Amino acid sequence: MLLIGQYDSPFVRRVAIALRLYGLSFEHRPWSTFGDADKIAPYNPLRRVPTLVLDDGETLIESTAILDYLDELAGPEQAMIAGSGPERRRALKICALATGLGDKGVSLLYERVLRKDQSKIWVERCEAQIGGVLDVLEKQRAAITSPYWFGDRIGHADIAVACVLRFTGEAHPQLFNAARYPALKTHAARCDALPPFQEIVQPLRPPSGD
Ligand SMILES: N[C@@H](CCC(=O)N[C@@H](CS)C(=O)NCC(=O)O)C(=O)O
Repeated sequence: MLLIGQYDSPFVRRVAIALRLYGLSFEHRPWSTFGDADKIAPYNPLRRVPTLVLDDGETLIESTAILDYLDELAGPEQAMIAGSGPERRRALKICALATGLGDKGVSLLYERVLRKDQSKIWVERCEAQIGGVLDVLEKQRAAITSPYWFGDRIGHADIAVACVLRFTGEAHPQLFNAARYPALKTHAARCDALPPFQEIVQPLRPPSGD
């Protein structure tokens, strides 16, 4: 398997960490969505990452769809999400909130670095969406006493939240005031201390508007 994308992307990172935690071997192509768009295009016409190329040439896109496939490979005992029912729905919702927050953070970053004149309406909307999700996630995490969101074992929801928090803190430090989000801060620190999180990491390298 070939994983395309840089680890400063929270989406690529959540996939790479899941691959590592599942013990699945993969090759990494740290191609940049802007600088290496022509290399990515033959695998993914959207020129987006993560893109996962399987050994038979099949290509998977979208982190959630990629994780769905990895869960299948790992099998129901190892899968880092419940197979069905309310716990699966709750986990998927946390993942969706976290990745939606990541989407808004990426949009806001592109707005800042790629446009000369930022749209005030768009910036304010993204900031409100990011703040709203952080508040909801903080409240939910603060109400949970187990080490991870759904018990003693790490799951996709934990990974998504931790990866997106790291990205948000780097891309928009003014929006992630750790004092306002103590439960999320503790959550991220717990995940970031694990070996796969320490190994699979890259400081943010935003695209340049030149
Ligand atoms: N929903 C996608 C989001 C992926 C995404 O936004 N990736 C960014 C990098 S962080 C990207 O490819 N940006 C280039 C673009 O969207 O054109 C997923 O979960 O995989």
